[in-house]
Amino acid sequence: MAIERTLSIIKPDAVAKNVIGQIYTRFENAGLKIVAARMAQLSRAEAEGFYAVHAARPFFKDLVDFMVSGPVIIQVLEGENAIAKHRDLMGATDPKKAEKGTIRADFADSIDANAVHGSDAEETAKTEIAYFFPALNVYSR
Ligand code: RTP
Ligand code: MG
Repeated sequence: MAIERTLSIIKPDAVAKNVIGQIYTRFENAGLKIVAARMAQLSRAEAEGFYAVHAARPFFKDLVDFMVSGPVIIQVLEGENAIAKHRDLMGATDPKKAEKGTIRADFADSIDANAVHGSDAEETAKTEIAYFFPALNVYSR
């Protein structure tokens, strides 16, 4: 299976709940390596640019309001099948529908405040990683 990279964000609700370490432990236990990481308070322009694909959706303003409501932790995860593996760890977008034991089932409160973001395909992973990290700040190992 291919070694992939994916872009992961611990959203403001999970940072506020002080569960950064618990979420990182889940990544590590699943065999995903953190190869880049930083904390950031996103500007509206940064959040709008990141979620530009959803710009026409009715939930867009709420999504941006939420993403700028506090600091986030942004990381690149690397490993076998990293994109799908990370999405499995996250669980369904709506925490009420997320399987028990997933990050969203355990730490998220609502479809808006849903704890984590993960890239959904190879192309989006590439774009999203480049959006937040210059190539020289991703440390493959
Ligand atoms: P994400 O991009 O954040 O990893 O989440 P996702 O792939 O599971 O969901 P996506 O469809 O890409 O939606 C992005 C974020 O928008 C919010 N959302 N709200 N009210 C709604 O119907 C609705 N649908 C989506 C969620 O916070 C979702 O994470
Ligand atoms: Mg998405």
